[in-house]
Amino acid sequence: SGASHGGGRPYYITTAIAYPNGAPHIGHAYEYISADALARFKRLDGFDVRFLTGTDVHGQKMQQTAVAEGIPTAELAKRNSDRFQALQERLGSSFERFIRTSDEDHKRASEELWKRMSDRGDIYLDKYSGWYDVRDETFYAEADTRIDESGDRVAIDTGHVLTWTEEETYFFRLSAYQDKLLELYESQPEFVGPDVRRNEVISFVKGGLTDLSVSRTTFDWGVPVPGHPEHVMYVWVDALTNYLTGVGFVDDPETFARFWPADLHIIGKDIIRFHCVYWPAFLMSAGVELPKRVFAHGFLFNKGEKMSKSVGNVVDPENLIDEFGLDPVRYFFLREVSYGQDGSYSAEAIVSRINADLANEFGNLAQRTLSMIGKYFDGTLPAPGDFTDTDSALLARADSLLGTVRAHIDNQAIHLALETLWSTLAETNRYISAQEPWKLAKTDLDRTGTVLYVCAEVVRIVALLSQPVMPESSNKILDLLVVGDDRQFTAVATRLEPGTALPKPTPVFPRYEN
Ligand code: ME8
Repeated sequence: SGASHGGGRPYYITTAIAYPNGAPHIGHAYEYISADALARFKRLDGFDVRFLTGTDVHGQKMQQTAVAEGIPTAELAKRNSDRFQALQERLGSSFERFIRTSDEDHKRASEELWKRMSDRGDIYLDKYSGWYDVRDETFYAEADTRIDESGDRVAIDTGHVLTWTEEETYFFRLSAYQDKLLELYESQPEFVGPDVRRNEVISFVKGGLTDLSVSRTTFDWGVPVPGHPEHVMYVWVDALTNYLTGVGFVDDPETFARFWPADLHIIGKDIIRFHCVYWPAFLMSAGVELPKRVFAHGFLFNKGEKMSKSVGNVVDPENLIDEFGLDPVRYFFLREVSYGQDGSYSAEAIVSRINADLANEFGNLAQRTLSMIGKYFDGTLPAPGDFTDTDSALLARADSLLGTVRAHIDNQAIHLALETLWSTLAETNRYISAQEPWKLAKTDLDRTGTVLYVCAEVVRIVALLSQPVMPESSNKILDLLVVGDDRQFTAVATRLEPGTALPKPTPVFPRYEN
């Protein structure tokens, strides 16, 4: 089968680390499922993958939530981080580490990054006063605020109530990095994806950068600033550092050398500025290599509406899995939403994908093929005779799927990878309808065997390539075809062994009936 594509090379992929000040929602689940599919794809394609995810436990908002709940902040952070971790496990996420920014090694990593930025001369003490949004931990210029109906000063863009805050804080010399950042976006255009996001980032940076306030003295729930423990680091400084901690920045130089720089940071579109402006500037200052790519997925909406507690349309991802099953939910989100754009979900849309794509297109093809092999060949995989041009064209199309899917995945176009697989399934369903093996069986059993062999091959290849999205179901199909344990993508280039005794088939993708 030849050397695998990845050849054992390292591949480091991360998700954003969620704020655990509430329960995880569908947006979090979506990010985890998509990053997990990408991680699994790379593993099956022969890469040595590190997949990091976790929670971002610091910041004033966490401390306030804990006060409101009457529990210690550390307890809130642990309780809710456990819920995020449990969701990841329920989603089948294949992470190597679930980091919490309260982890001891993370404190050391954050201190190290801070010291390096400080040694570079990029950190200085000054006074800050301004309108502060506790929830987003952001200061606003007066021009970006207004007085609302109840007389509160609010941010124009979010409507969040602001408080006037004056404090002595450390600043990071972000303004010194404007040219270097623009050079980065120019020389490494793949640094920000999708492409439309890069233009937003470039125009933001071209608009001018002001220095960034990177410490707080008004609360203490954070990583203390080295040598100045009355300050805690601004939550984004320590949060972004998690990507370094996760591969041994201070504790494990060998692992760090192997996996850093990260190949891919997966994030949502609302935190692009932090990842594509602040993060590379911090790293440049600290003399650490930059990640290769940051990809921002879109936002999910419930039937086109923003999810919010007041609207009452916040769906617990666990309930969706209970109702529809894990693999169908994973498939739905990755197929339905163009990765990188916003998307919408509803029970009707999920049911329609389950019945049309999974039960009909994939499930029926597998079930018809396998049950005819059972009926006409006693459950023994028939040896194909000479292939017609139609047979050969379909097999060639199936063989080419790996290359096509790989190219889509390298652009994070997960939906296009799935579209490619499903259009080959559709073609194969047209093939089986046109060939009518159930009629052929009465007159030409050899030809029947060839047609079923071709169908079984397509099912095998699509099942191999669907593993990243539907690990359990794809492997059930591969079990029914008695495919060996090596289910890496190199196996695409092999063929099913005629004469293999197949088990009695059971449907893998049942229709959803209410
Ligand atoms: O931003 N649809 O945490 P977070 C899709 N702690 N994605 C969504 C979404 C939605 N409706 N809502 C949120 C934070 N997300 C920081 C990250 S990283 C060093 C620190 C995504 O819990 C969001 O875009 O608010 C982000 O990528 C992730 O969920 C966590 O969001």
